[in-house]
Amino acid sequence: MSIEALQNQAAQLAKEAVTQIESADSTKELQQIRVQYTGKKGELTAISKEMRNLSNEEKPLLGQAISGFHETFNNAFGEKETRLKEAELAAQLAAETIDVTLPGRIQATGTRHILTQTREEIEDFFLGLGYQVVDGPEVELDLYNFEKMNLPKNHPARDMQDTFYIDDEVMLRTHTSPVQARTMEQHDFTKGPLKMISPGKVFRRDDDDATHSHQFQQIEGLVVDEHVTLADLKGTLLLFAQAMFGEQREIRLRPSYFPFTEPSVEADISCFKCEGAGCNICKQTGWIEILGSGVVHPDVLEMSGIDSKKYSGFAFGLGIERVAMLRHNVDDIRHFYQNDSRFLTQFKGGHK
Ligand code: 2U9
Repeated sequence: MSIEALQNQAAQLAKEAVTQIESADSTKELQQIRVQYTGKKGELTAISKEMRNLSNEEKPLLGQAISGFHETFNNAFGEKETRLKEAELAAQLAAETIDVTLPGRIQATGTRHILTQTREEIEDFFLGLGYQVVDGPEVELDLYNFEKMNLPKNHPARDMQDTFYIDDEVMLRTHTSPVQARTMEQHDFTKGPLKMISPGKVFRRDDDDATHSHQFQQIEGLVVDEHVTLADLKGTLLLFAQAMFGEQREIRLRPSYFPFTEPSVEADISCFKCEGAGCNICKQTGWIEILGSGVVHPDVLEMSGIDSKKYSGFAFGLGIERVAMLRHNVDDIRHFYQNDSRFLTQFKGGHK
């Protein structure tokens, strides 16, 4: 091919390239155009390959034509590339715009179960009086659940606490008293009195109804020291009643019977709804039964290795469900166990 023809071709190619560059819609398309003209198999590259067929005089002429192409191409390319990059960035920013005026998505958060909230509130009260909170096994030995609580085999009071047996000697605990027995055995009285509560699940053979469940939660308390009396128990229960049911509460003790305490008393609180006038909560009596308690039976102390001539104690037991039902006006114990969020979410944001 003649040098003139090659020069014309290069000029013609430059024109075509500029037209193509100007009509490109994206930087990607621009890159393809660059390959189309100057890539290994590009149209300009084909012209450059003619160099070897030219005379020494003609070679620089073709060199100039090729440089002219590059100059025209690069100018058009650079300008277009700048404009396309700006447009693409603007489009990307527009697509990713966050509308800060839209309402946020509300993250559903859970809440601790009302029985957990109630238990922790009771724990906090007794921690404040210097008690320790002690945990223990739910699967217990007959020895700790009954024998050491003054309920030997064939004692009639065992009937009221029939339970789920693993075998003759192993069962689901019917109260948290065995935790107290285990703690008494370990306690070193030279280091100070024993003051503890034991919260946890307990199990009984029971016919479930609005106020009974075969599994429920208890908190028992125990204080053992020299010279502990029923008066200490009464003072403690009064403070507890006022902390949980209001400063105005009074308490009333009625004689009762438990195998592990002597004397035994049931504690009532003055009704927090009617202040004694009589209402449906206190069944028109002005008083609400809240827990059982008493002075620890000397035999119970002795069976856990404590000298009952030197030491005495008081103990009490209460159902966490009962406290929560009274405080929140819950009419059926089974609501606590059914995991219905309409029930559970009513107790959001309670005791921390
Ligand atoms: C030791 C000695 C004595 C714990 C006590 C009660 C009375 C009591 C019931 C209340 C409602 C169980 O949850 S409930 O059904 N408990 O009436 N509990 S005295 O007496 C003890 C505990 C441990 C070593």
